[in-house]
Amino acid sequence: MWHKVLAGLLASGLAFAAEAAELRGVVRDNDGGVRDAVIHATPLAGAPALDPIRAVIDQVEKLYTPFVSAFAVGTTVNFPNNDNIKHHLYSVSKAKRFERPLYTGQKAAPVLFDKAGEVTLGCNIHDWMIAHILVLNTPYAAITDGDGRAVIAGLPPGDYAVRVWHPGMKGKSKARKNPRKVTVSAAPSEVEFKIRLRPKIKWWRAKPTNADREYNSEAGG
Ligand SMILES: [Cu+2]
Repeated sequence: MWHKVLAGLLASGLAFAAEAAELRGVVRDNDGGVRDAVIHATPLAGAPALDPIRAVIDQVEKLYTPFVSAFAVGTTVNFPNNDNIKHHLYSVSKAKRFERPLYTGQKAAPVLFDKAGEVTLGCNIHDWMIAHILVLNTPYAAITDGDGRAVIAGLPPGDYAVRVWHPGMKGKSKARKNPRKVTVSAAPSEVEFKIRLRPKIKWWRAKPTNADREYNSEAGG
């Protein structure tokens, strides 16, 4: 009897291994690996089910963190403020226009992202506070690290349209219209993208060196 149970466990273990595959990606520009790029994969066989999930974009030391987020339509995001001053979160992006005026702590109501597209966050008080969100029609996405590498885990085997996105990349619509077709199977698949970035000022702001001193009042500076 026990050998049957064991055989059953082994079989289910193997079945699980075959069900979840991995897609590894690397994004480079002329200078090397690109951080904060999103690699995302859409199954060619049809739209995947999107379970409602929750995410957090924090405000710490007068910066949004993470700088880039990617998640599926239907995701609800909390925007806690962990600074001891007020922030004034807003977006004027087409995919999600909203505002959470001057608040501290956990007081801001969560935001439901119900439409695919790009969203840029700003703060009305601190001009350098910027963050980018890519809202997707797929749950399969990952963000590159400092070496330009990302791993999308838990993919059902099959054929995917794989795309790259970065808040500052040139030729976004061309990249959207020309996905890479990748077959994902038990053996890890790899995909490599080469992109070109626009000047940093178009998608990033330096935090002023005096920011922590000058803005450290309840009034928000
Ligand atoms: Cu702020």
